[in-house]
Amino acid sequence: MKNVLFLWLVASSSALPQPAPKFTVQVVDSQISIGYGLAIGDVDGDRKPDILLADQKEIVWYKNPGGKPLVNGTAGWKRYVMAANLTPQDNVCIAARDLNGDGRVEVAVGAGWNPSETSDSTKSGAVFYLIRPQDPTQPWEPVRLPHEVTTHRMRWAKVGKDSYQLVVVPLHGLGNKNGEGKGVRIWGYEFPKNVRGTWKQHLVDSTLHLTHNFEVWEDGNTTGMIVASKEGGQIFRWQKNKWQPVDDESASNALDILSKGVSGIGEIRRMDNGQRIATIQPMHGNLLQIESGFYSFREPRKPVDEKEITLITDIFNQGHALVCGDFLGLGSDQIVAGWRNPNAEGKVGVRLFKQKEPGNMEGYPLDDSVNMACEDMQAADLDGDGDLDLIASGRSTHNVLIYWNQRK
Ligand SMILES: [Ca+2]
Ligand SMILES: [Ca+2]
Ligand SMILES: [Ca+2]
Repeated sequence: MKNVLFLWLVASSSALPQPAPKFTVQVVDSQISIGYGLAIGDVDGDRKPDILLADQKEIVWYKNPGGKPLVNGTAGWKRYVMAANLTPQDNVCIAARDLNGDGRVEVAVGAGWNPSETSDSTKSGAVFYLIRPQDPTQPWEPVRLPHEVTTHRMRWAKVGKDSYQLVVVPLHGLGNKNGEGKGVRIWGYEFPKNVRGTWKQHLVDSTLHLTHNFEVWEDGNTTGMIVASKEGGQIFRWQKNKWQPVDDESASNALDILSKGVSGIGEIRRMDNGQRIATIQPMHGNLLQIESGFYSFREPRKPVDEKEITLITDIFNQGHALVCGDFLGLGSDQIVAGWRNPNAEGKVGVRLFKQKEPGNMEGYPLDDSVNMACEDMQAADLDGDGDLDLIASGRSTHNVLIYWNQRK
């Protein structure tokens, strides 16, 4: 009894009074098809971040209207089609980042989504760079790059002072059945001076399976990435002009340690500048976990026996979206995670999780009144008021929503 009381006192005295998270929802689009992938960046160069979406058949962007965020209705965020029907199959991912410093994003997309076809690369996977037209509200010109089967996720990585790569992570290796067989070939495509010319390719890895998602980060002069796979989390570092694996047991599979009998990581994100990682496990799984460890290349990593794993919740059905950030201004990161299929309570949605809240395993609903069968999610300060807002795309709910952070 004494112990319990002591813990309670410590918890309450260290936790200053904090208002509950408050977000208001704006519907940007309620008529999308699937909403596979989101990216945020300034498309038109007005210094206001816009929303880019890889929808089932179209690649679109929504122009940030600025001004006071609207809470009701879809007014304001005008939709423009960048490309349509790039392949006979669905689009699946998008990456947007300003690479040449003109304040406007460069855009690449993945298509040919056909996860059951792992042998014939003419029927599975596609990678395109989209050349910006004079007027970005007009169609962009697709340039096809070489690809592996089952193209699935992509991000731009800065690997040198003026040097960038498009990193593309497919879901399966060539000829895979049930995630078994050859490893997935992950490539970095060097952004060239002439985008219609050859893009030099750097092999990142070819050993992992079911590589469902990844995150890239830059830490001083070093660039790293962490890939979520059947084998767990694998870190790579760009060093001496090539990608090299970083041995880090603390990034490996948390579930083995919890002895849940399942393995693999579906979603993975760094928290608190790499002091922890958050994961959704297994792939399309129900569990949200935090794992301690040091993923900064600046500091020595902790020994693996100091690894700590915290189960945050198990309420998801097909957990599919994960972002970390200090939404509430607490000085450390919170987690926002979303799932896309109805859970035991019949709910889909997104939840915000603050750490050290043993009484609140289910997190804070950002708005229970709006349905969000969450397929992808991004965080960005869309209205420039200094707090991070959230942008989510819904699969069966066919919507793009902004959750405006009302902290400021
Ligand atoms: Ca803009
Ligand atoms: Ca640019
Ligand atoms: Ca904001």
